Amino acid sequence: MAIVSSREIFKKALKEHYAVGAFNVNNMEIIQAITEAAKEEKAPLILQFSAGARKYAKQVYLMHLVKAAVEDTGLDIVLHLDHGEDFEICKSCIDGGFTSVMIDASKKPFEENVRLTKQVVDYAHPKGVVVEAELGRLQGVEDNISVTEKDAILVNPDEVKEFIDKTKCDSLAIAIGTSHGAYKFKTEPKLAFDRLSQVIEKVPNFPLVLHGASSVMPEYVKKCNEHGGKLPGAKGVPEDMISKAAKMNIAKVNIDTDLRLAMTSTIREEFDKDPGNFDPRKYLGPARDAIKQVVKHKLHVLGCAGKA
Ligand code: TD4
Ligand code: CA
Ligand code: ZN
Repeated sequence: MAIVSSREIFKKALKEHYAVGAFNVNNMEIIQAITEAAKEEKAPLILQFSAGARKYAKQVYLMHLVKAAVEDTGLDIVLHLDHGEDFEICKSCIDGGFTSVMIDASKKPFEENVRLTKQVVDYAHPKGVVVEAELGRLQGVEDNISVTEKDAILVNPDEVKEFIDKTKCDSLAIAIGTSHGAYKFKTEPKLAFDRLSQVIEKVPNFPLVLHGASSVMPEYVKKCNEHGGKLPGAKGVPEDMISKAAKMNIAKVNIDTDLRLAMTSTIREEFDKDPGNFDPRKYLGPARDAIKQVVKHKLHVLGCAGKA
């Protein structure tokens, strides 16, 4: 049991055609739910923190939560920075004991993305830390946009090999039509599986990462809306598409929104059931149980249950 690197975990995931779940942590209930689910399902696990999570909970609390989770569950856990936007935040996480960081410079021009990613890799690798980078923009791709517009958003397969060769990054997030949050598609959900296949042809043994992979589970959207929430038209990536991607060299799948929805809908339901409930344990407890059920389910969708 320890905080570990993702290197071997990704190798096994590629070889055996499944993906590892990377779940975002913001507080104690969330980390307990995720780690208990992974333990019960015997799944490899990546816990990730956004800049927003570090700001909300403070890095020192998050680090101790992770250490407590490792001690409590006996799991090996990868500790990852999600969407690091500059060298400084990556350095601070590497120095603070993270085993993996993402440098997200995909909005910048290609050469600048290469330069910044390489700078982070050069700092991370001697310390045994791995680096995720990104190509393309996380944005839904609607049917009515032009080929040129599509090319500007989705990963360009011709850039992938050069990018990896130049930066020596360890994994790569690729834009194939997903986006963050609860509103991913205005019309029918669609992923650019053709792009994914083209990327795999260029780099056949390289771990790829799928962001924005929540399915925005209809049962939790419904539960939210039934108890005073307002999430009209919320829509995510159907789980069969996630399973398909997981079998195709997507070695890491990021899920946050589905946990937020499970938590919030359950708290709403508890308040609705008993307006006299003012004991945080009596609504955060059920919320934690709901997150745990969602994570257990996702580990099966990804195919990583039983793979730890
Ligand atoms: O990278 N992520 C998680 C994004 C978390 C954002 O956190 P802040 O609000 O603190 O910025 C994902 O790719 C998750 O995708 P999802 O489909 O779950 O939204
Ligand atoms: Ca980005
Ligand atoms: Zn993301």
